Amino acid sequence: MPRRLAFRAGTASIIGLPNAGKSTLLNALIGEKLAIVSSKPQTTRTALDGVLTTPSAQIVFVDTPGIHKSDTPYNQKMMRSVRASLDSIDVLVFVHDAQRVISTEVEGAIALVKKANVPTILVLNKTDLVDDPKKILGLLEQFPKHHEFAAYVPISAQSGEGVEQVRDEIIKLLPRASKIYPDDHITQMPSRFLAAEMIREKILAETHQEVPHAVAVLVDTWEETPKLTKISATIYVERQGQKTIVIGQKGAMLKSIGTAARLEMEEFFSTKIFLELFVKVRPDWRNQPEFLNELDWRRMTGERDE
Ligand SMILES: Nc1nc2c(ncn2[C@@H]2O[C@H](COP(=O)(O)OP(=O)(O)OP(=O)(O)O)[C@@H](O)[C@H]2O)c(=O)[nH]1
Ligand SMILES: [Mg+2]
Repeated sequence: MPRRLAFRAGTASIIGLPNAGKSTLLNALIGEKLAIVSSKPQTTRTALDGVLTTPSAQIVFVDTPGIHKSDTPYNQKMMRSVRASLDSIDVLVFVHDAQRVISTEVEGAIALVKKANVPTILVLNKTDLVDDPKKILGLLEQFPKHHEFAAYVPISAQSGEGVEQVRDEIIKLLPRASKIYPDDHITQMPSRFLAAEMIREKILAETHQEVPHAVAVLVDTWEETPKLTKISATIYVERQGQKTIVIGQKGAMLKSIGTAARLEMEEFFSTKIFLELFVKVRPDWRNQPEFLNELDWRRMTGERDE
């Protein structure tokens, strides 16, 4: 008689340099688009959670901001959230972009892995963008010289190739434990934060240079009626010129951001949405601790209170 496998449960943080594909991997692992994704670095600004429950295990993933030098209060806050995500975890997933060499930045990030002192899986992502398999192998062979990882997995988070293997390697490293959350629980993040992030993602996709970094979004009101949910949100920028860009000619840009965000919200929240967007200039918001706290989903009390 085969012995029934004991259930495993625990936490796995996903870390790496900006733009490595951490959030894309989180979404692929969960099978749900929880974290926003963009080609601009520092898309993820705070640690966020996503839970996967399988018949044999429950993994609480923590997606984190990219590891970078922190020179401003906002960047320091982001890096604090990366460091906090290394505490009391069972497994680390270190994501590296397969197109990139092991630079001093990567070595700095590996130093954080060493400090965390937990089994770490090296994920070589974006292999679909590398034409020669020998290059992938060559890069994989470099990593053990820097750190002894628990597993080395080449993947494409975008196509899904190799993602199941990452999941299985994580499960192997989890302790025997019972479920932390009910089966249908996928995240602690409040709906209003998820909605604000969906809006921010559409702005990141449409804007360039300094604008993506200068944008913050807060949901102001959230009103559920039997037929639809009314959401109003404010897009904060730092300068008048950025406001002009976000609004666009005759409001065209804001309209397309609003439409794209609304369609995604309707699908995610399975309801009709009426979305109203405002754009405000708030100079220097990145240096205002109180405002940064307002943006933090952990500080958002409840989902629907005003
Ligand atoms: N071709 C390809 N692109 C990918 C893959 N994974 C992620 N990307 C793209 O890489 C960019 C960055 O992806 P993200 O998931 O936002 O990266 P991240 O590591 O979370 O970035 P930050 O939150 O800014 O640290 C996006 O344009 C993704 O679509 C992959 O496997 N293949
Ligand atoms: Mg991210």
